[in-house]
Amino acid sequence: MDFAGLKVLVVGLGKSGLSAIKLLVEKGAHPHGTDSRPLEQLPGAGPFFQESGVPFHPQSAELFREFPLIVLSPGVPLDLPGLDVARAAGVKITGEVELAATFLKGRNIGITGANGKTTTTALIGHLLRENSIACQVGGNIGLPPTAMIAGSREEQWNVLELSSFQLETIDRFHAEIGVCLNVTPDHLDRHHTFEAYAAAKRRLFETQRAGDWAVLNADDPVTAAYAMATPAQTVWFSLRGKVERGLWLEDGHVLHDGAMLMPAAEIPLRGRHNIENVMAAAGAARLAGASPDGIRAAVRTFPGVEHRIEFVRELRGVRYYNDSKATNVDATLKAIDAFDGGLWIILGGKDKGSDYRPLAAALQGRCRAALLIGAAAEKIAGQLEGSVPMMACGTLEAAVAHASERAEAGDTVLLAPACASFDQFQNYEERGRTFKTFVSKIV
Ligand code: UMA
Repeated sequence: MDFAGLKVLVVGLGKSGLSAIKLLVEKGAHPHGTDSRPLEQLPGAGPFFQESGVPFHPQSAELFREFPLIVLSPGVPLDLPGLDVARAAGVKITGEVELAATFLKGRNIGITGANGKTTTTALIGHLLRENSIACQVGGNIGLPPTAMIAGSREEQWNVLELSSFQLETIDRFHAEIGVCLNVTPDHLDRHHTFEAYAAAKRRLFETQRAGDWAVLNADDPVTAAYAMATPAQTVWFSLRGKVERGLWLEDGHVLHDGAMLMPAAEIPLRGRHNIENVMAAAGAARLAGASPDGIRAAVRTFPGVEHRIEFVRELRGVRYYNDSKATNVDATLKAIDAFDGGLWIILGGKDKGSDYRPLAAALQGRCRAALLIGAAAEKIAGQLEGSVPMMACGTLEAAVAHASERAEAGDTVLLAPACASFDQFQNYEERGRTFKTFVSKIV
């Protein structure tokens, strides 16, 4: 597509939107920006619009019909009022990842899944770097794909964490190696149905080509079914046992096509789900050229990722863990599974239409108390009633105080809220950092 002189509307002026606008300016297009919030409320956008001369418009359905091309930020839903009318009138609507695809050099490793994406993405980056394979890491993990273009090289891998929001609009973007960890209900407020959510993630595999690779979880039926939707060849991974081609866990060892890769005990991350993440990352790294010995050595030195079952502090025998990234029920179940008992778990935040009842069985017998915070507290209390002791704490600060006053040596205080953070925080990172600050202040 020739962008020179093209009028383009970029919707959503967070990281992705601003990066898309900068790219479009560089390519000679005439981008305009719009956001549902006024310019004064957009961090960083005000000065940018003033200095660059790029026009800003308040968001409206009418505006969408005035541009031949619209680029959506990941956080902007495809069913935003007015987009359907614009589409019917011939306006092309695409997303930021798709825009980036036109200009990104090098080959792509795309990682998706409901949970574990960030850890697996960071781990693949670590495995490649430690094996002297050139790469850059970005996507949903923090760096918008359009901001990765400048650093992209033909001989280098782009390792991209890709959310359902980002995959929904891809078409030309394709991953030479696509990885899916699991698909369990999340973001139902945006996608409305589980099927639509799973279909958005499936785009990563539908856009692959013959000669590409799909690294898929054989134990997860939705993920496994993506093998039928892709022209790529499949490498499987499984915690349950042998797969036709790929990685599996057997007698405490991770095997790759039957050969020993590493003992699971050498993996420096808590929880069985992290064995899956390691298998997926190892499968992708092997396809990208890393050796089995090199992978094993690099897994052992992986420092983990902030806000993912992150050890914060031990005080008087009580250990504090930050899993602020557990923004859905499945992630929280995985975090609970990583601990044997004595848990003081902090749950709550912004509800995403989730069903919290599966937490009841997981917490029974392992949990001293569930400390409830944020807007979802009442719903969680209703759904877990009778299964675990609960305390309505309201805020994170009160929950940390409550737990620290009562926890005994050997107990664990775990922030794994099963909810989004947006009712009380800017994002899950701010929530995690706030938790760590409160924990560091306990005397
Ligand atoms: N906005 C509108 N109209 C709308 C909705 C939003 O104008 O209908 C505006 C908001 O007012 C805001 C802007 O859009 O100003 C925000 O855009 P955005 O939500 O796309 O945020 P970015 O800063 O561009 O960050 C996005 C991803 N955010 C989301 O998917 C919600 C970041 O993932 C990602 O790191 C970044 O691009 C770089 O790729 C965050 C996330 O929460 C971490 N992801 C979800 C998750 O992991 O569960 C999918």
